[in-house]
Amino acid sequence: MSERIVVVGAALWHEGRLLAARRSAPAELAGRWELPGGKVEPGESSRAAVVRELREELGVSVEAGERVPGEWPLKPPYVMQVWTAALCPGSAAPRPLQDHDELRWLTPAEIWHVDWLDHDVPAVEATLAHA
Ligand code: 9L3
Ligand code: MG
Repeated sequence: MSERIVVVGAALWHEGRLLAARRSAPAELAGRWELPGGKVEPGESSRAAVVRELREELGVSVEAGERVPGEWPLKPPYVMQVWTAALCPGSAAPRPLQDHDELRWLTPAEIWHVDWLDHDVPAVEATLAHA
């Protein structure tokens, strides 16, 4: 059996800034920053998962754009893929509803000022290269 579960992360850009979210759970990840997102459900497309996860976690309405080339291993059986995303017109502003306790919109100069999860560092680098 080669079970492989995709976790999608969103590169949500708005007015030239990238959204970073600080995890509050689980304990071993708390305090570290990530591209928000989560596990793709069985039968769900990655793009649909991006839209669902950001609605659930941040209360926003987003449109998923392009996939950032690459795939990054997480704790097996998870692998992470990143999709660009944009707020839909009329979306609420993001707010931490679950799993996060702080959000920041980072300018390109500020991107490395937060303590990203180890696993997110190469994904954020690829996101910047793709932007
Ligand atoms: N994960 C790592 N970086 C990310 C995301 C969205 C998720 N940018 C890891 C944390 C968990 C697993 O993937 O171990 C599942 O994520 P979630 O469903 O707890 O958000
Ligand atoms: Mg999540």
